[in-house]
Amino acid sequence: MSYRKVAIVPPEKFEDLKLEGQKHKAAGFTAIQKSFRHITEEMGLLKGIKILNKMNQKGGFDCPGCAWPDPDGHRSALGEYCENGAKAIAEEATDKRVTPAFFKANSVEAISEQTDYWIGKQGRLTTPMYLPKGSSHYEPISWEDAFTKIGDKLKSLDSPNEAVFYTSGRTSNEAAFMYQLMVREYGTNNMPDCSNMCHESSGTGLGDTVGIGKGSVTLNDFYEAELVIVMGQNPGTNHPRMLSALEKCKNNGGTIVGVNPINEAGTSNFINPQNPFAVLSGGTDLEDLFVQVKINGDVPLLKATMILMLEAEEKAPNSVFDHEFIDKYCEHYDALVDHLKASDFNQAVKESGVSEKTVRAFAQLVIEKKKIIICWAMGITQHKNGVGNVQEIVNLLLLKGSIGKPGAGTCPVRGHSNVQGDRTMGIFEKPSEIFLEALDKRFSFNTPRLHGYDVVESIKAMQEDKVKVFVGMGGNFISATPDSQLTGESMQKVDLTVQISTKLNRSHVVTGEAAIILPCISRSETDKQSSGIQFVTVENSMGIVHTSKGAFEPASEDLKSEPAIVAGIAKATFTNNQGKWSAMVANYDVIRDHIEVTIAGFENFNQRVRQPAGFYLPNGSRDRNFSTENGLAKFTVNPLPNHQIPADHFVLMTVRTHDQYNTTIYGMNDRYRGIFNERRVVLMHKEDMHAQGLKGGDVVNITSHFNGERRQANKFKVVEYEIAKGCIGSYFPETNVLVPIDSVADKSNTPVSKFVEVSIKKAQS
Ligand SMILES: Nc1nc2c(c(=O)[nH]1)N[C@H]1C(S)=C(S)[C@@H](COP(=O)(O)OP(=O)(O)OC[C@H]3O[C@@H](n4cnc5c(=O)[nH]c(N)nc54)[C@H](O)[C@@H]3O)O[C@H]1N2
Ligand SMILES: Nc1nc2c(c(=O)[nH]1)N[C@H]1C(S)=C(S)[C@@H](COP(=O)(O)OP(=O)(O)OC[C@H]3O[C@@H](n4cnc5c(=O)[nH]c(N)nc54)[C@H](O)[C@@H]3O)O[C@H]1N2
Ligand SMILES: [Mo]
Repeated sequence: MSYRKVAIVPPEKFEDLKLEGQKHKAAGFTAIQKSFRHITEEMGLLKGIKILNKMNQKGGFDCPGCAWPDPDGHRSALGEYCENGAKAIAEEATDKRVTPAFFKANSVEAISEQTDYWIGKQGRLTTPMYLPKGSSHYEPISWEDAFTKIGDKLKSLDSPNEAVFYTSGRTSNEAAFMYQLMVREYGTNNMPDCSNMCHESSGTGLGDTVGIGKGSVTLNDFYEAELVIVMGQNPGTNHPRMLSALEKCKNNGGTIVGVNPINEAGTSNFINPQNPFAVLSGGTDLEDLFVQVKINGDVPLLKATMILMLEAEEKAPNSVFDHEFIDKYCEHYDALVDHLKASDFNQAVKESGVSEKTVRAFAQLVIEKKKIIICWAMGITQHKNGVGNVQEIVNLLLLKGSIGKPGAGTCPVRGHSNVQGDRTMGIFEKPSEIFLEALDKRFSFNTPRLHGYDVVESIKAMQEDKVKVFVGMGGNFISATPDSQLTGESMQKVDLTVQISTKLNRSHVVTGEAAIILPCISRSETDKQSSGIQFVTVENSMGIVHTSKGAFEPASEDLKSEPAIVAGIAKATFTNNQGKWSAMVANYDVIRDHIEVTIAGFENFNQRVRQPAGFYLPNGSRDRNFSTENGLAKFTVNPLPNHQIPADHFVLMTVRTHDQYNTTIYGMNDRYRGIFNERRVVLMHKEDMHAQGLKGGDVVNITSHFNGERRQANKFKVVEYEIAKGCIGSYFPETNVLVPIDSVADKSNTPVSKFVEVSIKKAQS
């Protein structure tokens, strides 16, 4: 078989690196300035201001950036957006267009040789395109012909399990519900999603211990918390509006601790750009303590902390642990205590990479405070023991009775703006029996019971020639997944790949034999159907469901909404009951009525979601109503990770810069880290550089090592950085080629993107 010659990984070429040193303040005036620059470049200032005014306001549209919630009550007149939300919207509402003429002028091979930055900057997709088998260029296709091609192909497969349906987390609840319905009516649960690579370890770890895979806190809890621990998260860049909540916590007397291999600017100091006084005065020093763990030093840190807590509790019973809570709501307390007693404090401290003094200072805070929130993101979940990390966090909070009371709780900070909602809607390869039964009853068919492929399993199935059709509802599967070269080659084995997208990305050029692009309208755009203008709904990181209504002209007349696209594919695939799909598209209230009947917590959905700020979904752990089999929250015993890394190897974490949204590269700078105009960098501690004979600016090649296999990424510039020793950092997606497909988290199967064993070699220049 001969595949199209395309570049699967971005080109190994340099821009022009400039360094300004690590920053210790986030946001402020520069943030406002930068957001306006992105807006003006993409769409002009006037349109930009109009758009920002609608974002995250009641009755407006939901920011397509992160999933951080909006305040329940008052919303700032300056707009509830942040610099990076402004960039997200600039990227989506850009005036630039990818037209048929663009595809005529550029072969898929030529596009693939560009950087992800260049590809994204070409603008919005405007019309359906078709890449026939053997062809080098996309050509325009009508919607009808595109749907027919997809339907015919789906109908021709030997088994529905030969098709895979991916979802990224921007998809609305309505589109997600229809999509999963179509996929299950077709007959498969092959529904991998971005969550598999993201917070799956949180869902698994929380589900097993407190009975629900979602966080327990609300925004108000932040204002009351005595201690907020931000672990493995970079909120200044990835959830900037969270800094306002931390600031409020701080102003109310709360204490904030960062746990991270690098001291990220956002957690150390925050200049609230919406508060002119703060901009002038230099802002709020948020962080009271910074705990510089080694990469994956979190379980050891938490264990050492719990050993100290236990010691203090034994000295002064009932002063540290909340026994009333533990006795009434928890089980396996004794097992945890026995384990802590048998654990070696010194070994735990050593493996955390933190000095004993700092571990003790951290433990002292936890011992003293009664209302504790722990927030976390990818630094916790994307590890072999990602689920164990989450469960250690739960252990600590349960000991303190810090779940299900005001000012305390679990806070996995979600990524994509509707990733949590998509899962609630049934985007999951392992759906529950209750949900499937509800679908069967409502729609009178038999949903498949066999569990489907997640992301990693999908890639392996493609590699083994088991997949004939791949459909992507948003996202950029090629650049977001691990082991880029292998993933790309596996995707090329698929007969037909279909991408439902707003913007051009690498997944449109690294395709199956034949490929189709179906362009859709975005969040900020008006969605007009036969019954009138529609709104959609989303669920944020704290379980609030609310509306999102676009207000701007779609980027092209030839776009369809995601629900309309799903209905188009469904009608071309199924012969019976076509009316069901048309009715849902005509009026999204009909979709919401189906959701109300099939998913718990959506009673009177259409009515309640029209309340200005939406409504909270039920959350047992918030009310100490733990929905585990026996109703009790569980303490768990999690071993220390066992790392054996040769002395001359490093542990690499692959992180985001300040100028990207996952695989969408907004710009070439990582402002808070002081790195400008270059993405191919590797952050290293000066002693490690010295030991390797490296100096700043040297060019190195990186080799990853896993089970005797090697993977290679070349040409990165060394940047001296205050990162924990033995650890290095570089950017996603350029380094995804180094992440081995078999390096996954136990239980959640999440690719281990934050712990890649590598060696570094100076390149011949
Ligand atoms: N502007 C913007 N916003 C975004 C995104 C974006 O790309 N751009 N992406 C969205 C998505 S999908 C997600 S999931 C979130 C991601 O939000 P984050 O999880 O904040 O994103 P990462 O850049 O992966 O950063 C991980 C952080 O964990 C730290 N870390 C790495 N390894 C470890 C470890 O072993 N222990 C500890 N304690 N810390 C560690 C890193 O230094 C870094 O600060 O953001 C969402 N919001
Ligand atoms: N090495 C490494 N790999 C990682 C990570 C990491 O930290 N390190 N993080 C992982 C995480 S947390 C995540 S969530 C995944 C992200 O994986 P994905 O969600 O697959 O990737 P994105 O880059 O967010 O997808 C961007 C594309 O989505 C499309 N899009 C944007 N908005 C819309 C919309 O409204 N509708 C539709 N239909 N399409 C739209 C655009 O075409 C855009 O190019 O990556 C994972 N991969
Ligand atoms: Mo994510």
